[in-house]
Amino acid sequence: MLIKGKWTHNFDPIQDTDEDGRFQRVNSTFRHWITRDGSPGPEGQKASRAEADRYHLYVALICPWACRTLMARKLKKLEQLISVTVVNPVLTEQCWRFGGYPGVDAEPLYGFDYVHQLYTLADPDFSGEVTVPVLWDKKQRTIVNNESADILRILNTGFVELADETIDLYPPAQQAEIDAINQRLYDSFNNGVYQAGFAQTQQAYDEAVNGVFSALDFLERHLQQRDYLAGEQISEADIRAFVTLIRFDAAYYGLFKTNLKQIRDYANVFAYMQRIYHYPGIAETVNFEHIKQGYYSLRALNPTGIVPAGPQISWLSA
Ligand SMILES: N[C@@H](CCC(=O)N[C@@H](CS)C(=O)NCC(=O)O)C(=O)O
Repeated sequence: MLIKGKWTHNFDPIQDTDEDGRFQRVNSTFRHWITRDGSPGPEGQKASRAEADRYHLYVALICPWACRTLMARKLKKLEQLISVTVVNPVLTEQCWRFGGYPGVDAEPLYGFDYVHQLYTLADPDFSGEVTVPVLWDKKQRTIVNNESADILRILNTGFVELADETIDLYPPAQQAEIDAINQRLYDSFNNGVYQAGFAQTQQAYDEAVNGVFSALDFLERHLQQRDYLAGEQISEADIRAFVTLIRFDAAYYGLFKTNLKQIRDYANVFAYMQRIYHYPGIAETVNFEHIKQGYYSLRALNPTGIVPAGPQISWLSA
């Protein structure tokens, strides 16, 4: 992590733990907004103006939080407006790095080797974890926001006249329902799989696994007669659920020991995951090679670095 702008502690996937050995995810630090005219964000956040070719996304295809933002960029048809750099999926001692892996990009703006250099360009005294996604402002040379939940909202409404407005990822009529589903799934499922994987005590692991499978039971019931989690259209609730579901059998089941069942054991959830995967544009945001290489490169959990052969993912072409 960075301490006062210097890379000081080698990368450790366990960002923090509480006294009972539970994994704690640290809060994101850059929380500015983008709005049509640069007026403040929905909660008064300082904002910059939506402009074509001004903003850039840095993502890892292994990372569910980063892939949320890639999905929103696709669904809102923002590809021509917001450029993207995909980092190397293999975590290094200095955390995320650019290039050096087949098909991944060099850092295009400043020739940087590591994502932490973006953080210190934005704030030379930055202290904290270096995470993706990063939404970067090329004009101001700074990080607008590094919290995926915020970036989803920014991409949904910030670029009104420039984006495709046929899909509203957070429509007013569904907001309460979306918020409730997000809340139901964040601790127990999206972050719950990490809490199982990085638990430092049996009790912390047991609690987390219990939460993960109760969330899947909830989804199985909830999806019995619905195509999407809230309302009749794809929304941010689907994005947030999908990024965890699609990694489940490939990474969490094995590496994070969330192995009571696989997604294919839940008929409704499995059909739903396929539905979202086949939604136009979404498959392009999923890369199983990166997901497996990235997660299984976490030496804290997998000292040999051996990447397993399975699972079979022939269902993807179904
Ligand atoms: N709250 C952040 C979490 C992002 C996050 O934790 N990303 C992970 C990758 S999956 C990361 O970059 N970890 C690096 C680290 O912990 O040092 C968000 O949702 O955007």
